[in-house]
Amino acid sequence: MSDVALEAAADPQVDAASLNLDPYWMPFTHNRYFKANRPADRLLVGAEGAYYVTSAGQRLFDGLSGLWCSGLGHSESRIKDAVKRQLDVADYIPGFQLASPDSFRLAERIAAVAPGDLNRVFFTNSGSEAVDTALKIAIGYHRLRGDGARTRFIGRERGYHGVGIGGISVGGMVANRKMFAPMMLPGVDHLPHTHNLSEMAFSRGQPRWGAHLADELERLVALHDASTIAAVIVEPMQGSVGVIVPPVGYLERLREICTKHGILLIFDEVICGFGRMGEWFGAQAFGVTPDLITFAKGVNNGTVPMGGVIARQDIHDTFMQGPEYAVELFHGYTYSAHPLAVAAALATIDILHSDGIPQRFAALGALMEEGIHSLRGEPNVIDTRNYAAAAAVELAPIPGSPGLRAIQLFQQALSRGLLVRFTADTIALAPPVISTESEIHQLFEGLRAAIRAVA
Ligand code: PXG
Ligand code: PLP
Repeated sequence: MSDVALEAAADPQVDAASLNLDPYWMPFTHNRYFKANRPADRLLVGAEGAYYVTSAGQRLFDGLSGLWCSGLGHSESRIKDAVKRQLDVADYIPGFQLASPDSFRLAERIAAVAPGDLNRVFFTNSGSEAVDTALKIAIGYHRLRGDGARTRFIGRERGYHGVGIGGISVGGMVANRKMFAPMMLPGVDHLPHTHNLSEMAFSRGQPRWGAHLADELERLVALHDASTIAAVIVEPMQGSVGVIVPPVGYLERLREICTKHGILLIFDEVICGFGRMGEWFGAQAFGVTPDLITFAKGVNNGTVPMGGVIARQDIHDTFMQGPEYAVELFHGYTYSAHPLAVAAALATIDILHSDGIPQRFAALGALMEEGIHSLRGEPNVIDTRNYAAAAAVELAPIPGSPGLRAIQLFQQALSRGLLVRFTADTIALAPPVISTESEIHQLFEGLRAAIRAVA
């Protein structure tokens, strides 16, 4: 970041010490710890390229592209300009019975890069809303075809599908579910997760072991009967739980079983979509085409909230019945296809094409693969894993205090100018595609030093 930008970012008005921290209930945060410690290195005031600037004026390398969403780096001038231009033209345009031309253009451009005959796009404002939307589309589709008994969903242990009621029901992260059990959708079952260190520790790319775990879907079909199951939802690569890569043959097998039993397969590509997997979508990277895709985050580089669902054309067409003047899907958000989000997405997709971003993520992935596996043998490292531009290192927990080692490591990394993400005792990495070779080298060397420091 230039000195001028740094100065502007280190706004003297941000007096971190006197800021009232109490009213803001922070999401997915240890609020009491944060507010008691007032960590100056965790108040961010600027973002440019691959770096954040803290309220103390420190530069932090952005090891997770924000929260997986800003893969092109921050303040990308072409995206910024597109949003500014849009703001001068129209701030808000309703999406119910009205639309901006750009909403149609964006849907067309997303359809053009989506796999198979997934070519109808519904817009939401987040991944959570995208998931709940996809689940509703699945239920509606079966019902309209006279298959109204198909009401069950199958998710997966350790899956993350956001925080909506549908998403936590099909999700498999226990902490996100247990307080809300009374609100959960009925009839949901879960596949086993595929993470097994005794079989796949230190895998490079897709583990060879584990395809047979997809056969558990046959067991669930036998248990519940196929005629009661609407859809299976999985993340092609599980990002949030710490980069769990699908075993070779696993997604293919899920696809076969779903097709055989008339069950819709939903890929939740909120993290995988728009380049991170070295292709436009995880579907293409892993060579398996689902029936519905959910996306968010990377669609507009995290600039303005946006998510959505891409549906197979015939799923969409199933809804197109009854009188033409009638609404076909009673669903939508005030901010579906918000003009600022659409403008940012059109600019982002231009850049993904013009700059060959999916291929560049694949090239970044090759550097990351070397870096992450070089941590094997460091103290307490029990696994290193990667796929394309996502990687994780898992540490043995401090006995009796699961999660504490990763928090310590996070702090150690911060003190070395590195922002990384922890979940349980796993550190996840997904830096921006613009990261240089030397920045990636420094990321892994900094992490190595931090791992040694918490041993
Ligand atoms: N599905 C998947 C697969 C996700 O990864 C969501 C849905 C929900 O999206 P929204 O936009 O509602 O947050 C996600 C989000 C992390 C991290 O640290 C991951 C997510 C969000 C925040 C942090 O890995 N994934
Ligand atoms: N609650 C109330 C009272 C509303 O009027 C609306 C939308 O009009 C909503 C919730 C839903 O908000 P959104 O469309 O932003 O999801």
